[in-house]
Amino acid sequence: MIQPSFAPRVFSGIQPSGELTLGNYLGAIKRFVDMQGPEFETVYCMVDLHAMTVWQEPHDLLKSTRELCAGFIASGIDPERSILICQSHVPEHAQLAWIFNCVARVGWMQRMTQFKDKAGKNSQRASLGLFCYPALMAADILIYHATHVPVGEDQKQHLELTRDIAAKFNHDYGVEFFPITEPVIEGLATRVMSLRDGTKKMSKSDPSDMSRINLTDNSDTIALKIRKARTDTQSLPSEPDGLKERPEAQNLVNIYAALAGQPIEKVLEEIGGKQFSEFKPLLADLAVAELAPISTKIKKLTSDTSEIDRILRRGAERARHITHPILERVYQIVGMVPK
Ligand code: AQP
Repeated sequence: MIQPSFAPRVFSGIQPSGELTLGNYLGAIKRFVDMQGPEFETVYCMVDLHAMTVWQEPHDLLKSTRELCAGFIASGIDPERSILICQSHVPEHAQLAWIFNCVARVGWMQRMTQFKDKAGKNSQRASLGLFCYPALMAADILIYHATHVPVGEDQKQHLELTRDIAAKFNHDYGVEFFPITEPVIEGLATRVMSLRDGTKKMSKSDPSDMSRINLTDNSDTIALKIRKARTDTQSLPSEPDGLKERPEAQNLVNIYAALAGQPIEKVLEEIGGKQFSEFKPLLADLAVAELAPISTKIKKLTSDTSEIDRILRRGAERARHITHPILERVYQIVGMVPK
């Protein structure tokens, strides 16, 4: 089916399920900032409804959502150029998710690796929300007719499902209503790994704070976490092939390259042959130079929660100009009585 042309629009979101990490920053937020500009309309979201698919203390959820908004702005998202929203402020996300729960198939959800990872062995006790999370994610994207979604590598499968849901809806109802969204998985750090285990993704919810760098960490904490990061005993190689089977070394070099904005080959020309004891201080300096100003700005912004709430209210108003007509059209397509 030939797709009609949709206006280029970017949507992406982050869960307020803890403090923002270097993984979120390099894998997602830096891309969000880069995509602001004349080429795209950009919508960025604090996905609080997703966060509660696993238990969140209400007080912590509230605090994390405002902190996340501050993190977005401190990292360079401009609330005038982008539409910055809280998912629960725009009810059409959840309303479209219900329609998609009726389009998506149980078997599709059962194949999602993130559900298997997060639900663990006792999946019968996981929330129903965690199981059908990808249908809400598809709704988040498609309620804006978003054409491009910048994400880290871990979200690839969910984006494929979003495309499947859009295609099935279009096919079942004989329309060309939803775009087939393009994932944008780019950059040198699409999968930043834990500082304690190079085979595990760096995550907000990892029980060990030493496994990640938080955007609110101060310079000393960043330097300490890098100093303590797990490594192997060999020196750094001069060629990318020398990083094979060395997940911790690969991860630290990837982080360095992403922060420096340089290809791995170039970085290895510079650091090849060094011991980790020499390389880690260089990495720490680079991380502090990029992250310390962000951390300072986050602290300043979170001291005025009423300003954050005002930005989010304004974002929701702007968003609903897009989402309300799209939902109305969906209801019409599926056969709901017009109001
Ligand atoms: N380690 C990572 N490397 C690269 N990208 C990452 N992202 C997350 N971790 C990394 C990207 O950040 C965006 C927002 O992700 P999220 O917070 O909504 O959900 P997540 O992927 O489940 O992130 P966490 O930190 O692991 O959260 P918890 O611990 O709550 O599950 C996405 O684009 C993601 O790819």
